Amino acid sequence: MATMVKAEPEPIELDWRSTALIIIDMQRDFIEPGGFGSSLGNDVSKLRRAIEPCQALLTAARRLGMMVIHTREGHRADLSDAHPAKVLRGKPSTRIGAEGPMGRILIRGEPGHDIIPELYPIAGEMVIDKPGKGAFYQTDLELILTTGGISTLLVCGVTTEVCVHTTIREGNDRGYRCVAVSDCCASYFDEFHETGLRMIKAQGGIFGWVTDSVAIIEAEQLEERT
Ligand code: TIU
Repeated sequence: MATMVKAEPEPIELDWRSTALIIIDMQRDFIEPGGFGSSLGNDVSKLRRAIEPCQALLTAARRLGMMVIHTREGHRADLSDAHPAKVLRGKPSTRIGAEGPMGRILIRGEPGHDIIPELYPIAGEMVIDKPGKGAFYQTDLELILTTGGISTLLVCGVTTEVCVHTTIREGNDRGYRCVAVSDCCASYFDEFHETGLRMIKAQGGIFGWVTDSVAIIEAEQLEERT
């Protein structure tokens, strides 16, 4: 059940039974116009490039029976779990909790907070609601991974240098082998995407590994044939 996958700075051996696919914050609030991403002044269309590769990898993970975890960044309606330091940034009309075209920005239960239809979770897949950028901060993710016998994380989603990076840093410090899936991640800034990935694999893989969906799916199909 273990197979080698092409990656940088070096190939990585993956056992699907101890590997989880984590899809970070593929929410309407970041990817569709009128949400948090656009309220920050970003061109949200840049994130769409990660959707198709994520769909392909998600299909492969479901076929393998890999643990799949989706995360959503967002807060309670009364903002009791949102630090003022996070909320009080920018114009009041575009802040977390403000009314927008997809409901209140980054608030749980609002249309904008939901995962995009293209990557919607199916029964049995976990959804982690997180108040921070990292998926480990103030969530039960670590407990779920420990209970599930997971040691390796394939990390996808948005944005590369913000929530994906923070999660990989948190996971790396907790002893997980973190693999960023380059084409399944995206940023509003091309240079941050590229540099963010370089930072992970530099210095012998200081935060982890970088691969792409094609390499993972190829490895999975090779394994099926053997
Ligand atoms: N703004 C930005 O690039 N990202 C976030 O605020 N959250 C996530 O990355 N999910």
